[in-house]
Amino acid sequence: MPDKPKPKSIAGNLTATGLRIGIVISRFNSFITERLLEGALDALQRTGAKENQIEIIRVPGAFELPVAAKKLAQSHKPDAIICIGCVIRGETSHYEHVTTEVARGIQLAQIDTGVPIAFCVLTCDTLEQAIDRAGLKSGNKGFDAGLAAVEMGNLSRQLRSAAPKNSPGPKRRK
Ligand code: INI
Repeated sequence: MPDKPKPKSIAGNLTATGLRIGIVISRFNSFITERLLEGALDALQRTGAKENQIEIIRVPGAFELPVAAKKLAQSHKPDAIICIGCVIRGETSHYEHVTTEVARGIQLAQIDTGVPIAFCVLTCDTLEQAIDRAGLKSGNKGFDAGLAAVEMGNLSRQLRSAAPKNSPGPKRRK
């Protein structure tokens, strides 16, 4: 039997040393978003980030996250961004509009700029669900987003600097 091929594998590591991370956080539902921020900062500090590597930008609500994240990505060129928000379902369809546009806007911002953006926007039916995800029963989604930002920031750096010269790249079907 011939040896199985071992394709080269690339992944970002979980070391924040030298990375610059931007955090965009919404003030709406700040009772929740400030706890998510604590989780994100905890992840960044545990992976080695110092205060001067982190920049925090505050916006009124989740709806404003995408434009602020995009401007931050374009102007400051951080290695990664974390967007923090919390949308809780109300009695009208406002929730649907905000959640759809925020998710779409953040995805567009990261694709347009090439700066990875960790999506830490809770979209919950109840306040209790949000509390559970901001440090109670279901952990702290801010912490998870912090780790994702570090991994993706490192991956981006690697992909930028390690593009092999004269590499044939993966084989494509004709
Ligand atoms: N913004 C939130 O971040 N969470 C919400 O739950 C929310 N609700 O339910 O209305 C919310 N609305 C404000 C919105 O994000 C904008 O700030 C506002 O519409 C001004 O553009």
